[in-house]
Amino acid sequence: MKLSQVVLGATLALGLVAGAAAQTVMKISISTAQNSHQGIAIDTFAKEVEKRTNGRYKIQTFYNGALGGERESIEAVQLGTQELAFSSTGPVPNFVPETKILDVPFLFRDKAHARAVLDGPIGQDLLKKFESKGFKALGWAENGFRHMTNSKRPVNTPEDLKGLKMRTMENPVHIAAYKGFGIVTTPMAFPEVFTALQQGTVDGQENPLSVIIAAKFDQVQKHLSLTGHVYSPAIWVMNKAAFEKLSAADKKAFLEAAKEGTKANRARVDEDDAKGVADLRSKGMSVVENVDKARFVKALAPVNAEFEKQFGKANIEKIRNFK
Ligand code: EAX
Repeated sequence: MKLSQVVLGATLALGLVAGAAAQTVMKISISTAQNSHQGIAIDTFAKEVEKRTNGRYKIQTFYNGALGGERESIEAVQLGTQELAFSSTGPVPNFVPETKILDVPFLFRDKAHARAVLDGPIGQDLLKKFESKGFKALGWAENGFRHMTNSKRPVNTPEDLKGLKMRTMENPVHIAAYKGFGIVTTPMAFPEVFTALQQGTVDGQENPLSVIIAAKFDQVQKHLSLTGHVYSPAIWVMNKAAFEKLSAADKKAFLEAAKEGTKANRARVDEDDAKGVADLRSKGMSVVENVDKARFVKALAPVNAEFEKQFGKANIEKIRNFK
């Protein structure tokens, strides 16, 4: 081999190595459609990461549970087979039990209250709890206030929920609360829900308007009631080791990209909440807009007493009274 060939070969090899280092590809997934409050979150995140790292990091986006349901994707992030996930907090207590408190029914007055708590000291403290479990939590985002849908009857009062067979998230707080309403609970991963509703395996489910619209549940559910019984946060989780490998500047880039993603996500939830009812009515759903919230709260009094024992009344009050 001539010297020039050796030099050329070495240059090519170096070029390849440099090329590989120039772009690291990472995966992020959601369980909802791309055209949704979660889709806009991860699309924005991907764009911002690429921009802020000058293309050294590329984020591959997966929608509709293509890499598995939310529990599976969080598991994959913990194991490191997938670097990132954007998920509702549904399955999160199975990994970080301290987050359970956020799923207590009727905890937040409105979205502004929830966002302030999550972005404030209480939420930021909770993010730190992820670190000992193999995650870096990049920040909170939003899934939205959850409402009930079913195929059997309009739900005006808590009594109307008795005996309805409903899909719930794989979340112990939700399951306990919905049992308190007399609901027959069936925990199930989100990617299975549409078919379960279609085939009548369950009568109903509960989710924010953003999810109901994106998943086209109007095609398989007749009745919607704006119960707003639980606020459903979302979270950005990253594999801890993958995050630790980033330079200080890149860590900042990822954290800021998540912030931008959250902004876009929350703005889309506001949009969906503003026009969701009209949209779902136009698609044939019958909607009960004004339920007597006080009656729903009262129906859960025994379960709430349990939650106060479990999470500490003072901790719950601290969130309720946060200004
Ligand atoms: O994150 O499982 C659920 O009902 C979630 O709200 C949905 O996957 C969106």
